[in-house]
Amino acid sequence: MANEQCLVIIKPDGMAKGLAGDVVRELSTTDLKMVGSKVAQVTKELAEEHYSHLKDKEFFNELIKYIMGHFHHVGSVLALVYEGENATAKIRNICGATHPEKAEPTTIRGKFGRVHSQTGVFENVIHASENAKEAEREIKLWFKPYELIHNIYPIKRRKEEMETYSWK
Ligand code: IDP
Ligand code: MG
Repeated sequence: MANEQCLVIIKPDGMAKGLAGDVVRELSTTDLKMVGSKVAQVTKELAEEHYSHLKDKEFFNELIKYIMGHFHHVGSVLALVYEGENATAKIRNICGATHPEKAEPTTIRGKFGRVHSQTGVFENVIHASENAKEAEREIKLWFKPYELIHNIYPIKRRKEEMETYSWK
């Protein structure tokens, strides 16, 4: 059994429906550990990179609008990183199938997902990485090393001069 990570995103429909707590509670029934968490705004650039493997699909443009929150009037998603043995498989089991109508009724997507009648997008509440390799790509896209409670992937040090903000 492999120790691995999994990126979870509570998608805009999940945020708009107040389901973040339900999802975290479901995920806490596993033996996995939460090692990162933040509320994030999804830019077009981030959305397109996250779903780059789907760019040839006919639903791609609608999917980008969906994950950016355009259909639910929410500007943010909740991004979480879980870690533990077979994290991706355990979490995807709890999520259920991609198509909400095919998802087992007891899974998150089965309980709370829907197919949008106009856009055809599967509004399925939660994203979870498909495997450990995808998780690494996605976590590096969504999180900086210092936003996680430990260095789950090798890091490099570099000096960076940048303007920053502090509280007045
Ligand atoms: P996954 O989220 O179960 O890994 P992917 O195939 O990676 O499924 O698709 C990413 C997301 O794109 C899905 O979660 C869903 O929101 C949306 N999606 C996938 N396939 C379709 C489709 O055939 N029609 C509409 N939306 C889809
Ligand atoms: Mg996927």
